[in-house]
Amino acid sequence: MNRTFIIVKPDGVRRGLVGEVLSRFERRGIKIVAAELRTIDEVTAKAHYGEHAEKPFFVGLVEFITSGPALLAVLEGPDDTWKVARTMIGATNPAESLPGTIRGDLGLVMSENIIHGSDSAESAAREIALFFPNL
Ligand code: 3AN
Repeated sequence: MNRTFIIVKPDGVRRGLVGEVLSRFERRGIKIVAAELRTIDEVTAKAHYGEHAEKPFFVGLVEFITSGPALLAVLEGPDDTWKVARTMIGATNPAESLPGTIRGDLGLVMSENIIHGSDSAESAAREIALFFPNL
């Protein structure tokens, strides 16, 4: 079994989409092995999005992800669960995400794209350690 990490971002929580998003993974056969509703602090947000530190949207991204409670979860499934989750999440820009994906069914704008999912096995390990150090 193999784990990945997701965040239902503050827009998803505000819109009441936590149940919808988690149930999609559960219905697919992916297990939730840890979950917590938490307002992410600025230091953790900057560490999480460190690869985007030089991008023009970085400040807004950190402001947004810390703007209210987010649902953090560790998911477990078969090999490359991170990839299965990314396929279910859809393209970064919801306007281009295919119908049937989380972003393609529930989102419209890049700045509020509902969910984060780890983009590799290495990212999953790093992000799980960052958000759930005791797991
Ligand atoms: P993904 O979340 O699909 O892995 P990344 O890692 O490229 O996408 O970007 C992280 C987050 O940064 C995205 N979820 C999105 O909220 C935001 N983002 C990415 N590119 C842009 C952009 N060009 N303008 C505004 N926000 C962006």
